[in-house]
Amino acid sequence: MSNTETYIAGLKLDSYIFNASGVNDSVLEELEIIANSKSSAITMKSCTIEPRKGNKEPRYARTAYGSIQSMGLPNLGYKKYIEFASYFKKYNKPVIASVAGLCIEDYKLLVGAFQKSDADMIEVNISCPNTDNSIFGYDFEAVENILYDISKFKNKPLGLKLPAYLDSSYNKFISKLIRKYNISFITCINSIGGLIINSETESPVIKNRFGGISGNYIKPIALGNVRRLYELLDKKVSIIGVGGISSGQDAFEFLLAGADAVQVATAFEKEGPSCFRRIKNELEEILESKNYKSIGDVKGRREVISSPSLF
Ligand code: RRO
Repeated sequence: MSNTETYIAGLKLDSYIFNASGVNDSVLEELEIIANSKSSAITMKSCTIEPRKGNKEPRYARTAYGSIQSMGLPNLGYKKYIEFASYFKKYNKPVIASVAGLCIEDYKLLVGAFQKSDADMIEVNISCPNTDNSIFGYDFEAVENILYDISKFKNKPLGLKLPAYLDSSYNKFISKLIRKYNISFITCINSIGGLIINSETESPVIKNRFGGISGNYIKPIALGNVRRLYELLDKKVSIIGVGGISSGQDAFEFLLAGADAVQVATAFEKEGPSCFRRIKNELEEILESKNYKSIGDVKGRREVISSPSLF
C-alpha cells in the first residue's frame, strides 16, 4: 500500500493534498469542514489587519476550464484567525496562517502577531491580484523590504505565496531573495489576473470584470513555476504546488515537477471537501501502479524531468 505522507518545512503532513488559502476558509464553520475532511492541513483565508467585506457580488464564477474571482480579500481581520489557530490545534494537523498586507508595513505586524500564535506555519501572501495595489511579488524591492522586516522573527516556518512568473529571469530574482532571507517554503502559484466574457450575455462573468483566473487554465504555468524554482532553490526550501489540481494525476505531475505537497482551490469550491480524499486516493493508486511506496520514492526520480534524453 502506497502512502502520500510528506513534509513541509520539517512539519509532517498525513497526505500530499490540502486546501489552498482563499476557498471557503474565512469563517469558523467553513474551517471546521476543512478540519474534518482529508485535507492534511488547515489553511486559513489570507487576512489583513482590519476586517474586510471584500468586493461586490457576483465575485466568483465557475467557468469552462476553472474559475474567475475578484473576492477582494474578504476576511475577519487577523485577530480572529489567531483565535482560530488555537481552536484548531485539537485536530492534530498543521494550521497555516495566511497574511496579506495592504501596504509593505502591514506585513511586520501580521507576521509578528502570528509568530506568537498557535499557527504552525505562516504563508505570506505577496500575490493577491484583486486589491487596488499592484502585486508586491512583481516588485522585488518591495519583496526585499517585506522580507527584511519579517525575517527578524525566527520561530515559525515562513513561506511566500508567489504570483506566476512568466519569464525565468523573475524566478531567478525571487529565488535569490528566498535564499538570502532563509524562507522555509514557497507556495506557487496564486491566480493570474484575467477576464472571462460570456458571449451570450455579452458581459464579463463577475461584477469587477477582471479577476484571478484559476483551475485548468493555469496548470501548465503553475507546473513551470514549480519546476523552475525547484531547480533554482536549495532542496531545504519546501515547495507547495497550486494551480489546476483536480485529480491524482495532476498531483502526480506536480510531484514530478518538484512539489513537496499540493493545495486545491477551484476543485474544492466545485466539489466540496470530498475532493481531498478523492485526489489522495487517486494519487495513491497511481503510486501503487508504478510501484512507488511513498512520495520520497518519487522524489528520487525527479531529475528525470531535467533530462533531454526523454525526448
Ligand atoms: O481575496 C482575494 O481576492 C484573493 C486573494 Br487574497 C488571493 O491571494 N488570490 C486571489 O485570487 N484572490
